[in-house]
Amino acid sequence: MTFEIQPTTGNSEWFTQDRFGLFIHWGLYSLGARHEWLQSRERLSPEKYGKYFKRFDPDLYDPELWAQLAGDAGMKYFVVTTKHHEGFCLWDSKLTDYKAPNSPAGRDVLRPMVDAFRRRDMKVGFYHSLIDWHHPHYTVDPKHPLRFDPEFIEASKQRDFAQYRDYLFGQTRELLTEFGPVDLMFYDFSFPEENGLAGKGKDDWGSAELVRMIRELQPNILLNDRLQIGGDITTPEQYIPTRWVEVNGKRVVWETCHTFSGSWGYHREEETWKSVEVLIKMLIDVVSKGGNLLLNVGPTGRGEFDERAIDRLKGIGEWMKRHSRSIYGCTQAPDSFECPRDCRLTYNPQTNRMYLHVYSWPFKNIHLRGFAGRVEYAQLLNDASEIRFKEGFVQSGIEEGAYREGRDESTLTLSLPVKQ
Ligand code: FUL
Repeated sequence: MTFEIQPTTGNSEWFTQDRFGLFIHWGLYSLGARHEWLQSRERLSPEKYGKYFKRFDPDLYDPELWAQLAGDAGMKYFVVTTKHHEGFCLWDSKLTDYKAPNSPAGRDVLRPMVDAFRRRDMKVGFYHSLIDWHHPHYTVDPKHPLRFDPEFIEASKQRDFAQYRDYLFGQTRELLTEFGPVDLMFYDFSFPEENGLAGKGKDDWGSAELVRMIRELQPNILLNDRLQIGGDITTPEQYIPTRWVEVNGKRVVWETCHTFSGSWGYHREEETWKSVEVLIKMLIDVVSKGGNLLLNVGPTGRGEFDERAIDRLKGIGEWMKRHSRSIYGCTQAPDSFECPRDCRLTYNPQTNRMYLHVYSWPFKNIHLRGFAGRVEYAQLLNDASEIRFKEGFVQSGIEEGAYREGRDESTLTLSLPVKQ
């Protein structure tokens, strides 16, 4: 049996235009507040883990505010964990009792989120875990480094994986028929055959069949690559590739997903928060390589964004207010333009405009190889002020104070209309 995915829908135009999205990891683990893998890491049986189900009561949940925070940060789409590995469902699935409406939340918490983001014209993406530590027929392979107590692993041998697969198909069908046109489906994650989480190899997921069903239900949807049979979007995780991404020698549409700190789910004690400046540079870096950035927030069990995340989102939003045109619709520069040291180039092919992001400043002159004879004018993006330009060089005009001290800019961005 071969596992060829159907050709991509070719509908990735909005995706490569938008470039920047919000990932949301929200579930019962938000109450544990110490990483979304805690059920596995701490070997908690579904029964023990049930303590969180009994207490999922997001009284401060305000999806309008979530959408506003994302929109103000310049994000154009969002991807939310409809169900993470723990198995808890945010929507009112008819196929399980393990869902938000049956918890103290007492309601479907996914629908109002989808509505709120759509109202702001943001595209809707669903993360859906292939793994399920709660479903009675999800099979755990003892060879895989998932940590569970021996009893659980033993019991899992009696399970009928086919029943879990039906559940997976059924839930996918629900998500794709009950929430209007879903723009993106982010499955997570399947294993290469040798790991065989289900014990029998990757065909157990029925991935090819699943993809066929999805394309039938929603022909325009974008699918990620974590069913292990290709996909419309390649998804590096927690790293930025050194250049564009290739699969089988061809450049592909890609999106890197990243956390603000070290955890996807809300983590109270996590201290490794990236600064606004680092995050902005990550976004620029990703776009300069032709990719998208999906930045993750882990809301609390009461339904609020972590205040550290809000701080970052606001900071990015400030920058995006003046610089988003160097992000939206942009991609890597044509190879003939050489990127100067410690800079990034983003390029908008529709407007033929090159953006030079200077990471180290102030500077006096920058030598632009490959730009000679191709630049008509140079200006700073933040205030449209002219930058002096000599053939092959741009001059910051530091003496004229083009960069004003105290102005909170993480990078200096030059806007250069260029000739191809
Ligand atoms: C991984 C998951 O195991 C993490 O918990 C997270 O959801 C990340 C985006 O994908 O594979």
